[in-house]
Amino acid sequence: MGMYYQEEIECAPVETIKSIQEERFLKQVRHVWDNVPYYRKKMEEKGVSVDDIKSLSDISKLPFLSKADLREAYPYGLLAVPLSDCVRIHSTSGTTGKRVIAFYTKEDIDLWDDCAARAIVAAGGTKDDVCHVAYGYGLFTGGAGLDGGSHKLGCLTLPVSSGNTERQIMFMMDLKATILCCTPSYAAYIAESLEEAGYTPDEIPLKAGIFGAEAWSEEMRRDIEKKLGIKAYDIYGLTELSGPGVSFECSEQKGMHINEDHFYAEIIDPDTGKVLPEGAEGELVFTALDKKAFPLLRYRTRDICMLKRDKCSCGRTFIRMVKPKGRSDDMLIIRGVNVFPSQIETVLMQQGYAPNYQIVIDRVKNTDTFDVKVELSPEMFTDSISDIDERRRALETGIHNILGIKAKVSLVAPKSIARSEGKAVRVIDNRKI
Ligand code: DLL
Repeated sequence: MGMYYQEEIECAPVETIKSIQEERFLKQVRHVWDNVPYYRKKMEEKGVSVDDIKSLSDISKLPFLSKADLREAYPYGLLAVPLSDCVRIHSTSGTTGKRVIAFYTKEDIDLWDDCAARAIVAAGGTKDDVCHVAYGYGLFTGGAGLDGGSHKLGCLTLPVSSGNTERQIMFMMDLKATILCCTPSYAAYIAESLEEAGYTPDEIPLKAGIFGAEAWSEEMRRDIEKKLGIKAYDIYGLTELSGPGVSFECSEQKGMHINEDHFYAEIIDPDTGKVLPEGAEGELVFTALDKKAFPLLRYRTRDICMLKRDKCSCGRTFIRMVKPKGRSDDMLIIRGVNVFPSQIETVLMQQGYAPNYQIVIDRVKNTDTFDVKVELSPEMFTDSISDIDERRRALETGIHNILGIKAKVSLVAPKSIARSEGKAVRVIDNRKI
């Protein structure tokens, strides 16, 4: 009974991992060159041929792919195998423009399931667990991804999908779910609902949670852990690369191990495209090393983060990525200052609030207005007006300290901000520029 799903690779010497990457990379570039005219043309435009790529260090010669390419090539332009070899399609939850879609062969799904199974085992899961999957099922990859990992590991899978929180709780309690998989914002909502239904953390059968698909703060993690009486693990992924399980957290909770046998990571300067040294903060770029149907090379995720290779006491040798602060396209520029919603969340949680908030931005007379609505807890709601005003000012100071700009905070009644069953929508940007 190991703590790893595939120990041999998860704990392989770095040189072994590097040589696997090298071999798969060269094969993959050839596969793409031969089968994806769209990318081949991009290579030719950059003056690179497949024969110029002799080792992994030549990767920087290759062109990047971005969401714009995926939209342009929609629907089949980046497909590298006959459609009849594909068994599944997933799509991003994007709301603007054409949705991005990704294709999978049977083999692609099989490798993806391995990645998700590694994440479940890293969270302490075994075949004896009851794995409650409350990520959405459907075009979104969350439900299918964790479901696949759970099956492969042999857990009893509860495919509840998202929504209908009362039913979630009934099944969780009756069927003694031990691992909860959903977005962190839905986990917070489920925790709140369990609390309201009168359950204490030690009555809740869960022992672990596997939460991802959106940025969440360390403070939010501690809060969910306390309320559910569990250890909460982060998981990362994106539709374009398969879905959840591109990287996953181990019990050290010090960043997510990237499944390096399948994904090669680079950090680049988002403005110049230059590759940055390990440890520098920048945009995360991934190359899928062995996916067959939709093999993206140098895909720009827009996620801002950092890589580190230092030794992890869990025994895994896969490089780790720190929690992404958010996508560069979630980043707000308010009065010229970069603001990530997760920074505001940190202030709220430090001052004892639940992560129920909304940021509203507008532009009045050429100046950005910056309003933050924060929900009071029922206990705080009974405070006197002067106490509430003091709370409001403390939040404004906290936000000013962390961002260097002033926000106007308003405290609103408990339950007045809509809860999320999937990825939370924290920002309303009314600026028309
Ligand atoms: O969110 C896949 C997924 C499902 C991951 C379930 C984890 C769990 P997309 O809808 O394509 O796929 O969105 C991908 O979500 O580029 C990040 O910006 C963000 N994201 C995903 N996981 C995390 C995380 C799924 N753990 C986009 N922390 C990515 C921060 C995350 N951001």
